[in-house]
Amino acid sequence: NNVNNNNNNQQTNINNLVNINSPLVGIIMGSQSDWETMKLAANTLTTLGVPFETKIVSAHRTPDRMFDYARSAKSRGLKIIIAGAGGAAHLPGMVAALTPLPVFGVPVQSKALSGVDSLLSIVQMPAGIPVGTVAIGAAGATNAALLAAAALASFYPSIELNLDIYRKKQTDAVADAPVDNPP
Ligand code: RP5
Repeated sequence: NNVNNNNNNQQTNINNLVNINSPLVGIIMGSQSDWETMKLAANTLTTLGVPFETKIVSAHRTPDRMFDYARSAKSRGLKIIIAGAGGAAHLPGMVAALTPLPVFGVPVQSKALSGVDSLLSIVQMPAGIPVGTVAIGAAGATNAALLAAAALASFYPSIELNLDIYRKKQTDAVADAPVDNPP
């Protein structure tokens, strides 16, 4: 508990240290149905004190919105885009083609093929336009946020410290030995 309290206090202090107001990360997704997965990226960025914005941008249902979003992302101050999509998941690759910003792709778990379709659609970009692809589903959404924070950490000391705290909490939560009925 003391460790947690100290960490919480430290986190609050760190967040006050540097005032980052405008979004650094854009979290976009192809559908409302992706939000259950993508909110894990949002929650992780909140924990790390990384300002972000969220938007539904569909490559095939709202192509003009996708074009406008990707084209304006850099000039609006975003540094990284996290794009989640499922099925024939072309959103991350299309957005990567339209912006110089780094794009991390989250393959959302699809009903028909459990997200293998999403994974292959996102990860198999031909050479020239990269999409940093993470794991299918919840783990991928969380890790995309951690990757984004790590990429920003060298430039924002508050994010670097928050990442250290995140890892320390994670380490402290691992018991020494297994028990039959864990709490
Ligand atoms: C993709 O199609 C979305 O990213 C979503 O994962 C999938 C299904 O979309 P909905 O039919 O649920 O809107 O565009």
